[in-house]
Amino acid sequence: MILEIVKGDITEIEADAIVNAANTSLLGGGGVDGAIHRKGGKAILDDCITIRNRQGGCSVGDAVITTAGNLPSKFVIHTVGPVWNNGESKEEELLQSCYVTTLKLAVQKNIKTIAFPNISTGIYKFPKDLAAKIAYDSICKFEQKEHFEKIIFVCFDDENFNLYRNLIEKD
Ligand code: AR6
Repeated sequence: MILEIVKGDITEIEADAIVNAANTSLLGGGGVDGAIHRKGGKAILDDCITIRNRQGGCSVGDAVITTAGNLPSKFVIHTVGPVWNNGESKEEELLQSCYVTTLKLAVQKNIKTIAFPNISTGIYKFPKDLAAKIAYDSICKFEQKEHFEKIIFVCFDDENFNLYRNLIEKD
């Protein structure tokens, strides 16, 4: 399994799946969620609405899968990160669950290449260094990681890019 870090926009990544940092409504929002819905088009929202009608959205730490519409990837896996609350609301556990649940869903769907954004580190204000460590550890410890050909961390800002680079170089 190749673990890669890329600096840039996840909507431009060609992979079997890209991951969205969504909210529990699944109806879109700002940040990476806004970018994915804008570029992916209505087909993504239509799938999200179908899921909402079936199960009433998506819980924090959970994940659901939709088409990627007009994006170059095949699927979008929407996961809902925790809002940072001074570490007092099981945020670390919930963020880990986002990565693990997403990876399990990807294995089920036979997704071989997958790109993650830095979940919760924007509007949800999770500390970037702690989030990077959780993301990296979750993937390294994932039992079926050899199922994947490539896992990409897509970092939008320099701070995140440098944090991930340091983590990968240390190992
Ligand atoms: N490609 C890759 N990463 C991006 C992009 C992009 N196009 N745009 C932003 N990022 P955020 P959250 C980075 O705020 O903190 C939405 O309104 C960004 O720099 O997108 O999980 C949802 O609907 C940051 O490092 O997600 C929720 O309500 C990371 O993606 C809420 O925001 C995550 O930032 C979720 O907040």
